[in-house]
Amino acid sequence: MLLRIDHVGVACHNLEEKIEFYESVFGLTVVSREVNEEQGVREAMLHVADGDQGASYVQLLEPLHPDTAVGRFLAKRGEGVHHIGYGVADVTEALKEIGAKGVRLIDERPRHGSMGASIAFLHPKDVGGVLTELVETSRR
Ligand code: V0V
Ligand code: CO
Repeated sequence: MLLRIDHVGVACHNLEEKIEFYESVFGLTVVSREVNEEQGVREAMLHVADGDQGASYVQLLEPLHPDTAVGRFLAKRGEGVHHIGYGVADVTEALKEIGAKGVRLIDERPRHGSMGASIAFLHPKDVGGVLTELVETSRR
């Protein structure tokens, strides 16, 4: 069901500073920047590698307000890995299968994600403490 790791989401206080860090230390390149009001984030995708099933990225996330998913995470835990996004062929189908196994779905239906992807989150409490995102990419 999981085709690959699409991205690792990293929560940070200052997006521009973190972009500069990833560019200068690792030589990564920003391929997309978006504000996603629904998710409460300003985010950037930095390309890491290409694979048979698609590319992989680091997603840097800055909260738009303290009262957002990433804002609360930063207040509680500080900067660090926030979620893992796995590539799936069909996010609606994957949600159906995973939900049937008793895993709590944060999103019953796909949402708009970075670079035109359809995304949905699974609850970290049902995935061993890992906030897990399913990504049906439009960017093969
Ligand atoms: C919270 N918890 C986490 C967590 N965030 N555990 C692991 N990883 C995380 N990132 C734990 C937290 O420590 C609490 O456990 C418990 O879950 C409830 O958290 P809370 O403080 O009440 O926080 P809430 O109200 O923010 O709820 C947490 C959830 C929320 C996960 C339900 O953050 C959510 O809906 N996230 C999905 C949307 C999202 O994250 N969007 C931003 C990325 P204890 O302390 O009680 O044990 S947007 C994105 O990735 C895009 C656009 C994209 O890829 O394209
Ligand atoms: Co993400």
